[in-house]
Amino acid sequence: MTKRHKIRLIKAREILDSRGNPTVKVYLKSDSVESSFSVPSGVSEGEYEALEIRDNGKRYFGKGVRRAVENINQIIAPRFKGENVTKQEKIDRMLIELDGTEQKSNLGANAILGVSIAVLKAAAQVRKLPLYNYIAKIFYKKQKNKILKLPQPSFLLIEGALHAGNKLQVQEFMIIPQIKSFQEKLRVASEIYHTLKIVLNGKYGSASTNVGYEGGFAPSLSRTEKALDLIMTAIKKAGYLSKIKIALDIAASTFYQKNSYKFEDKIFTGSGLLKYYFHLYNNYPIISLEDPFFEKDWEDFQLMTKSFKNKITIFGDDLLATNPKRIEKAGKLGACNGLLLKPDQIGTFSEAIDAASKAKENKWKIMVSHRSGDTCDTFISDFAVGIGADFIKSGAPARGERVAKYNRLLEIEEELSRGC
Ligand code: 2PG
Ligand code: MG
Repeated sequence: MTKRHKIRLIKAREILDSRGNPTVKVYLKSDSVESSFSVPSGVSEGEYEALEIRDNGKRYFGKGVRRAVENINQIIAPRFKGENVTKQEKIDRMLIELDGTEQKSNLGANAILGVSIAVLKAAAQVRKLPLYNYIAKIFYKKQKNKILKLPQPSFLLIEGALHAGNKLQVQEFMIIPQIKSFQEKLRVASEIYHTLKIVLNGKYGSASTNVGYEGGFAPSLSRTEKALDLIMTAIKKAGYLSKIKIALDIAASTFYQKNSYKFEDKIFTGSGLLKYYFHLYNNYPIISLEDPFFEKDWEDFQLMTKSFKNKITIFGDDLLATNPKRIEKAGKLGACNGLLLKPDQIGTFSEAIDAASKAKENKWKIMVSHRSGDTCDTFISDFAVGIGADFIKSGAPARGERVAKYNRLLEIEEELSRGC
């Protein structure tokens, strides 16, 4: 091993994420390169996700991450000094073993992921490859056909549920432009976003264009179809009616109660809710629904996947928690046909690409995702390209931490078109 591959220093620090909550940033130095990674964090977290460690003390109302930072600086850093950054699998295995728990509750998934991705970024530099290319090299060792392609972006327009202060129960209303280049998709999404602002302003006044956690508008509405109608109005007004598809993150775990779903003042059974989803599908150009049921409701997920017969993608987020074991189970049961992939839900790079491989074995679609508490880090853009993901969601085409990812994809598109 040449000396420049060796880890010389790992150091973590507590920083703030886009919601103003503490999160972990990891800095890494080898003899020749430096890297860093800031860990994202969600508010609608599933029960099966790897666990981020918080201090639970007085500071930051219990949300401080000093313990996770100490775990990196005092336990992980000395142990990993001298390790080769290009041995990603070995490093991730060592991190998993050092933690020793199923959900990474010992060192914390926030500590572990921070180190895992900082190592990955350093190795890409050592190899003198763009990050997406280095990721593809690792990923396609396991997969046969290497494809370097831009994911289809799913842009957020309206937010509800835990992400906003309104009464909408669906968490995310997104649009997916059906246009060739990424650059044009971004332009069209931005034009529709700004047109929607005008539509909302005109109907409900300027307070209706305040935004939620991920930059989507958070108007004071309560009905899903009202929000969809407003989006359709904006799409039409902007002149893109034939070019836009809709994606929703239902995040149904938030309105599940006692074997039923309390949704828009009615109590639904699982099959009742399924009928409602068919109604939406028949009336709007919907191509994907994420978490349409509670994360333990395997039966209704199965029924829905069977009933929709691949007409749309049913993404499992809380259901799968980016966990290869849960993906395998869902594949066997036919419980969904898409993986929502959040590397922080599982905690290491190697496990995240294992999740992606399992999804591809199931012949599912993959959507790489940000978190509601995010930073300006752009790792997920490179990651989505590197694993050939079908989609990416990074919030609205507005707010710094959201557009950072889209702007990185602009760069990657240009590099790929030059054949880099
Ligand atoms: C989701 C995510 C991202 P959170 O549910 O898909 O939009 O939200 O990060 O709050 O879990
Ligand atoms: Mg979700």
